Parts: sequence; structure tokens; C-alpha cells
Amino acid sequence: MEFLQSAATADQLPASKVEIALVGRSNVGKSSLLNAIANRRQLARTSKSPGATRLLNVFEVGAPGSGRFLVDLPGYGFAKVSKNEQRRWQAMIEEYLTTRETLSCVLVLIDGEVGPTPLDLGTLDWLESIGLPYRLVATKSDKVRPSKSRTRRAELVHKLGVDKADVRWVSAAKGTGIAELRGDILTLLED
Ligand SMILES: Nc1nc2c(ncn2[C@@H]2O[C@H](COP(=O)(O)OP(=O)(O)OP(=O)(O)O)[C@@H](O)[C@H]2O)c(=O)[nH]1
Ligand SMILES: [Mg+2]
Repeated sequence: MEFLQSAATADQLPASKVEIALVGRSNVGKSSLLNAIANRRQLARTSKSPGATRLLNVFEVGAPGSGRFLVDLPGYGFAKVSKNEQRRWQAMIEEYLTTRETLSCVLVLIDGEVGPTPLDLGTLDWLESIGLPYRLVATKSDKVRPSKSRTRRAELVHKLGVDKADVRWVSAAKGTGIAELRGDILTLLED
């Protein structure tokens, strides 16, 4: 996987055959997950403080020219960014998600330690309303103590109103679930 381009608007993006995007609140671990999937340390910029990703960042999966993209997006719900900038990011993300014709599916990341926030649930409702297919990924599984893991997983699927099997648990830090998710992504990018 290689970095291809950043863009501030969807119409500046290069043409793709098929693509998948990473969606989720700021700091949930989107860019870290992209790096883990690529098995590269800082292919996408990550940071302790929210707001590390500020543009639509396009990565090409497989051979150069494959036209199969993985897109890293800015996060939502980052209170420390000015209201104006939040609105601008929101508009950029929404424009991208509603107009990108080759976007076949998004991965919605939920913090496995924190669980789904009202903003996460609102995002899922919105994705359903525009008919964009999504897959659920719970991040930072290493932060959940093994003794709490069962309860936490049950709580998460309950709050999301989905089946247990519909959520992939991953840890970018420890590599847990990464091979499986990479497989999912490659399959999604085949159609
Ligand atoms: N323990 C643990 N920390 C993680 C994991 N994934 C990401 N983090 C940490 O979470 C913080 C945010 O990670 P990013 O990947 O930058 O998050 P992001 O969703 O891209 O954030 P924005 O670009 O601001 O939207 C960083 O400090 C990461 O090191 C994980 O699997 N385990
Ligand atoms: Mg990021």
C-alpha cells in the first residue's frame, strides 16, 4: 500500500476503480489502523491528540495503478477544533461520502474501550439514511482487560443493536485481528 494524494474536496481526488474509507471520531485509531493494515509505521500520520488527519488521504492498495483505494478521513467530534473548522471538516467528509461513486463501503471505527458514543450512533443512522454500506470495527482491544472483555463485547453489540459476529475487534498496537480485517478489505476491494 502506498500514499497517493491528499485532497480537501472530493472532486480533487484521483479516479479509482473501487474504494473503502475509514470513518470514526477523532482519536479512535483510523490512521493507526491503516498503518497496521499496511504493516508500516507512519504511512499515515497519527497523534495522541485528536485532529491528526485534516484532509482526505488516499492510499492505493496492491500494485501501483490498481485503482483500489483505502481513504483515511479526518475524525468527527473533536471539541478542541474551532466550530468553523469542525463545520468545514464535516462538510468535506459528508460531501465525500455522499458523492464518491466508486466508494463501495466504509469501515466505521468504534472505540472498544469507550464504546459507541451518541455521535457514533448518529453517524450509523446517517449512513443508513444515505444507503452507504458499512462494516463495524471496534478498535484498541488491547485496552480492554481480558476479565472485562466478554461483558464489554456484549455491551457494545447491544448498544449498536447488531449481531456479535458483525463487529471485528482489532488492536493496531498489538496486531490483534489485523490479518482478518486485511482479508475483509481485500475482499471488499475485489468487487
Ligand atoms: N492502545 C492502543 N492505542 C491505539 C491503538 N490505535 C491507536 N491508538 C492510539 O490512539 C491515538 C489516536 O490514533 P490515530 O490513529 O491518530 O487516530 P485517528 O482516528 O486517525 O485520529 P484523527 O486523525 O484525529 O481523526 C494515538 O495515540 C494512537 O497511538 C490501539 O490499537 N491500541
Ligand atoms: Mg487520523
